[in-house]
Amino acid sequence: MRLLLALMLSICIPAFAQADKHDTHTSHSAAKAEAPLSDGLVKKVDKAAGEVVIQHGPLDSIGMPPMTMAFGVADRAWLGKLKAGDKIRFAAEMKGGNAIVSRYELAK
Ligand SMILES: [Cu+2]
Repeated sequence: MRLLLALMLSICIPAFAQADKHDTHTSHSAAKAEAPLSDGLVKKVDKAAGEVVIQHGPLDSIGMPPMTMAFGVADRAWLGKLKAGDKIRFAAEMKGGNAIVSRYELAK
């Protein structure tokens, strides 16, 4: 199994890198320049309000100490993916006076 996985990875990664370079080079570079990811725990998802309540650690990017608060999201589709209890790593930014999640990934 381990050998098979290594084989699959060696095939998939170059293909992915190639596609990435062609299709999303500009946005990918921009994302890299964003704030580092901070730890967060999803407490509640409010699809109607377009918000997700996150218990978060310090957010240096927007000068915030640890707290639990509501964030908007850069992509509303994320509200359908996140659920209470999810541990995430995310970047926050201020947009129109509101703090939003600009990107995130599920934490292990
Ligand atoms: Cu906060």
